[in-house]
Amino acid sequence: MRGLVIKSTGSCYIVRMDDGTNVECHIKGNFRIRGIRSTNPVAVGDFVEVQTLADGTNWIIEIEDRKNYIIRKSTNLSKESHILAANVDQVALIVTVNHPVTSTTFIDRFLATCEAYRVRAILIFNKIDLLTEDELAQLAELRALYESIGYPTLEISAISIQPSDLSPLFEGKTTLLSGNSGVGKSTLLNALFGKEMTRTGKISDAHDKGMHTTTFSEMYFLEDGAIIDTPGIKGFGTIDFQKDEVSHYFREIFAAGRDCRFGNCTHTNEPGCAVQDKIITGDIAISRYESYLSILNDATEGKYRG
Ligand SMILES: Nc1nc2c(ncn2[C@@H]2O[C@H](COP(=O)(O)OP(=O)(O)OP(=O)(O)O)[C@@H](O)[C@H]2O)c(=O)[nH]1
Ligand SMILES: [Mg+2]
Ligand SMILES: [Zn+2]
Repeated sequence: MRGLVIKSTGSCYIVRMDDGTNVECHIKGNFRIRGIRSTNPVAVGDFVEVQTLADGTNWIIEIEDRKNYIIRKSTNLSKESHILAANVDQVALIVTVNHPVTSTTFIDRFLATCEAYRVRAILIFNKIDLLTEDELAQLAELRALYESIGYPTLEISAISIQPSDLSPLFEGKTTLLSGNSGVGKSTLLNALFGKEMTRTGKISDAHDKGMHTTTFSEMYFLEDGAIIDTPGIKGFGTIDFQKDEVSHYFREIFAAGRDCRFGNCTHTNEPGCAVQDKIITGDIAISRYESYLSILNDATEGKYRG
């Protein structure tokens, strides 16, 4: 029978079957999807075929083709990749200007991956109640930057938000919540449901970082739509990017690049580079360009080839 993977614990999967029941399923050790080397061959959001054996155990025997998925490498050097979720309509990247600090490199690497896999991304800036004047100014700048590139942004305080404030954003869609540990993904989820669906954690006093409270990805159903809460992630290693396609995943760099003198301009040291010009005039943000270079360097050195 067919079902939808709604929770993944590493050793087993909870699958919501088409008849509405939830069953615990296993996969064979050698189960692999062709062409993707990942630590988790099956991800939350996958539609699967389940077989029940005579001893009552349930086995995932097939995965339906994915509409899309979000995949990352845990560190820049790791070979194994991890699929955050499959078949999502949008990604809500939860970020915080402080407590903890989300880096622009992290944001841009994540957004580049969303571009590569053609998933709509929105940026939700959380914990605005904790920000100083300076940090609020920084927040405004970041929002203006990402809005100008074409990403919808939002600023909230998940500890005081009402479900009705958020639901229009999530209605009728399957949304992946992602971001660093401690940014408030689970708090946002609970706020959206108006009750405690999952545990939230403290921020460590010493480092102002999250404590990796959520350890498994899980899908929660709204009346119309679904939210996938995921464990917080540190780095965002991008995968499978060819050097000459990295600029495709930075919208404003790609657009400016049409005016470069050379068609194959990498926007690093070529003459007549329109991207360089726009950095000088301030039309392209240096933070974005640095993120672009960081992925370009990885691609050049082949670090992410699997
Ligand atoms: N002041 C304030 N605290 C918040 C806000 N949102 C979340 N927090 C707090 O931040 C801490 C971490 O929140 P979580 O929701 O557990 O963070 P998470 O992103 O799910 O973290 P992981 O599961 O570790 O990835 C908790 O103590 C929350 O109460 C907010 O808007 N304002
Ligand atoms: Mg959490
Ligand atoms: Zn150029």
